[in-house]
Amino acid sequence: MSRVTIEEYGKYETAWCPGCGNFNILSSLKKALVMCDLKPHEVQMVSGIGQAAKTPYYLNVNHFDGLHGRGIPAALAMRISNPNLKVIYESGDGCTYGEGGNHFLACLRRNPDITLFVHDNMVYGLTKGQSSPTSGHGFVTKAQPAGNPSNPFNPVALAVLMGANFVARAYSGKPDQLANIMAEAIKHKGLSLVDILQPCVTFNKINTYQWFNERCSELPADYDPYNRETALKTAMEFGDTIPIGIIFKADNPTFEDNFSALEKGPLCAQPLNKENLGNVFKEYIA
Ligand SMILES: Cc1ncc(C[n+]2csc(CCOP(=O)(O)OP(=O)(O)O)c2C)c(N)n1
Repeated sequence: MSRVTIEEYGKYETAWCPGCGNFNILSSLKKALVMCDLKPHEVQMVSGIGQAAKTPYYLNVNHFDGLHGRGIPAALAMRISNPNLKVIYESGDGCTYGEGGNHFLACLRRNPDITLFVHDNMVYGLTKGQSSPTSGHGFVTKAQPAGNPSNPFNPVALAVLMGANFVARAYSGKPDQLANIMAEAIKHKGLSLVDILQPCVTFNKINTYQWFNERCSELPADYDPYNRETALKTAMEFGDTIPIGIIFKADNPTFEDNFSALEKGPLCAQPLNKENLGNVFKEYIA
């Protein structure tokens, strides 16, 4: 019997457009948190700026809203400060792979035990429709009337290559599968990335529900996520068919396992040396 009910995560009015993929992502997240038997006070969410980044506003959880693209370092700091909290970062493709691209890369290299849920609508929604790092080549926007000249970034392939411990691609149009993947991602030790494909009904008229429905196809039942070579090939498939599911899993050591400052326990439980702290501040006061 679960210690928690979905009602404990609350119900709020949102600022999203009717039909937005964010609604299913929010309800799947609530289901996943219940599946993981997590109480709201045990969850620490971190986001950035954007429509996707508003998701934690609509949940009863601890929440820190970082600057645009700057949520991941805050999530890592929270994780190493207090391992009793389940740290979940949630934001958009622009925030995570564009403005936050460098932090995303550093996080992949470190493999900390945090979960990244990225709403990938292949466009900048909040700022009204500029191309994002995952927008297709040639994607026409008001800012790029001749079409996006850049090639799309593939976060899933990169995460497999860099050795995140859990990598998945999901689709907001399949909410039950999404909830299961989110729960698995939260439970898996090490860095988990779930890139969640999501239509933006207002600013992306190319990658629509129909477009995704025609392409998204579930991985076969006998798919082995522990095979990195197959995982990389699967992650690179993004065309007429887009494989959906848990693409890669590993059980490699995490950042926390190798971070010497944690040898004496979590930072929040270590005594504060006021003299050392005073000396640090003195350097800035002069
Ligand atoms: C450093 C910085 N650059 C740009 C902006 C403007 N800005 C705010 S949200 C946003 C785009 C958000 O897109 P995405 O992260 O994909 O989320 P969505 O709104 O599509 O869910 C931009 C460019 C900002 N606030 N800060």
